[in-house]
Amino acid sequence: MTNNKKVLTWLDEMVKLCRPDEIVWIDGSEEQLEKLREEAVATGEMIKLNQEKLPGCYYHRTAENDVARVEDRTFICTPTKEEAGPINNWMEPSEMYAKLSKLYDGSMIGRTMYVIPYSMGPVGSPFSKIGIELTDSIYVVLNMDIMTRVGKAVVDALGEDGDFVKCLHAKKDVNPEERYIVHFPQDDTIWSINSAYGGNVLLGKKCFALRIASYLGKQEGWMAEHMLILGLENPKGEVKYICAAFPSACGKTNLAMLIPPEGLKAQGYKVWTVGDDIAWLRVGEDGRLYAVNPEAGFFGVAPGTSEKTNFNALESTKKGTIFTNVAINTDDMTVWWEGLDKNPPENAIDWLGNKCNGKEYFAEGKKLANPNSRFTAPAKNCPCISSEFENPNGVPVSAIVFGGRRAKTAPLVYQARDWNHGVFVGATMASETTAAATGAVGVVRRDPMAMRPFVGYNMADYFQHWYDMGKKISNPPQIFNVNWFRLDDEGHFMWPGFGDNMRVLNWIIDRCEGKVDAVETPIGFVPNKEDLDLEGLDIDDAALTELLSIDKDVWKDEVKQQREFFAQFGDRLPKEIVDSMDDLEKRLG
Ligand code: OXD
Ligand code: MN
Repeated sequence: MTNNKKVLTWLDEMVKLCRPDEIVWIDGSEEQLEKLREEAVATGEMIKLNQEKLPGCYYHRTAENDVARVEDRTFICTPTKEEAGPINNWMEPSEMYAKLSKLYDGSMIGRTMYVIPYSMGPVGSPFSKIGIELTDSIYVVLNMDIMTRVGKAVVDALGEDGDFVKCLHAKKDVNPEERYIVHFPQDDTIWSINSAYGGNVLLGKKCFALRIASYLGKQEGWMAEHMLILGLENPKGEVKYICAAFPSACGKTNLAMLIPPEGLKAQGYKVWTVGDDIAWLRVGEDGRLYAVNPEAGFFGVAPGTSEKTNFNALESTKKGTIFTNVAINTDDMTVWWEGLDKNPPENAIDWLGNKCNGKEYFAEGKKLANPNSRFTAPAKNCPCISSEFENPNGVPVSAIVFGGRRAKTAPLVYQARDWNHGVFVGATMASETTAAATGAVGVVRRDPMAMRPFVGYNMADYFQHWYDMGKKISNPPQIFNVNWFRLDDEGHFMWPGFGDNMRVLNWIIDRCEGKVDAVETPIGFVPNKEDLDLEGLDIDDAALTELLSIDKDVWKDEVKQQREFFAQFGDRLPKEIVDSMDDLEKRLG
């Protein structure tokens, strides 16, 4: 399919290492994909769902030990440990290549190697980058086809001499003891072995579009961020774009596809989705920041997704979607997960493959779907997909929003004083952990810019890159922090979230346009209560006051925790961070 010598030489080397029986280039044609779907169904790798109710939809179950990203087995292999920094696992590249080569050796004997040429970003856009993933999994091929732009057009765009990110995935025997997700940023290389779970094996996503891309962005003067991109349309038909970073499973997909509450909807407010997980950001000629979503699909968390919580995401999953680790309703071969509705199927197969009675499970509090079960849905299915989704030049960003799950500390929303203060706000993000990665759930962990698991180099240098970018953006976005997850003393959520978050987004855009004042606090600007449109919302004044309040003692403790976290970066930590911390402490009194 190509004369590109760099591709052919690398492919030859990988084939000698993995020794597949057969090599198949993925050309992106529907005929070829359909043949692969049939083959996967024949071998049991995938299950065909009800084609009348869910046309083009399939089901896949991963191994029980292979249901989430494995951060403890994810490595950044730079020549020196300092380049990878204290947050990343590190091994010297030649040592890691030697170690993994033993695992890959002959790993595809008796199997087929699929060669997937793919583009992150619209093919041919100045934002876009090309990768080639070699894999022995049809599931990976079919998911990559949804999540990225795959096939012949990409090979043509690569040309005879183009560069690409070299991605190798072997499922091997999904042994968790020998599972590795490894990045060699200096070599544009990703090696993944012994997993078949999306985040570990769809190498265009976290591995390339965040870890490798963040490294490339640092070299080339742009940014790869764990951010959704949405367009907020006002009643005059003007659309303003917001990028927002939240840790995994904190509702990025929900916010990206939000439906405004009735009152605002009636006035003509709308949200358009550009992306739900990753943004590539570049400075435009007009000095503004522009964002492109490098992906072509949504790899969303299924549990909790319902007609009520995210109608648009649910609609997106109704055709051409792959479901992973949810439950099957065997009466009509459709899917079910916790939170879809209150009506679990009586005749079901749970995510582990056990026949069961869903109603009994529900009553016993047993899970039918894995908490990190997923849908892989084409973005073009989404009823609110933005007309700018394919725009090769991206959309201009008015606001950047950071957020996380904080029971007590952060108010509903506050605005940073300027870009540099905003970088500090992002760098001090923290959140209570979720099921998207293995490990304990519900523990507060510091997660700067929601990028803790995804920065492909030293995080201190990543902070510096944000400050450096600020100097290049003459007309920068305003930066905000939100917290939809504040709890009252009884442990109840104080803010309804979901569609009502639109009320906060409107305030954010009003601030960007200088339309409303705000109250200055030690941590930044919070809204005057009367500037939040709360029409039709049942929230009492005391609760709102509490939601917008800042407890100085809690924040003094917060600064202590920040200092502890930042200490690990030593002298490499930008001075601006220390200055902002000192300043915050002073403001707190
Ligand atoms: C994801 C994640 O899958 O952040 O998007 O884990
Ligand atoms: Mn994510």
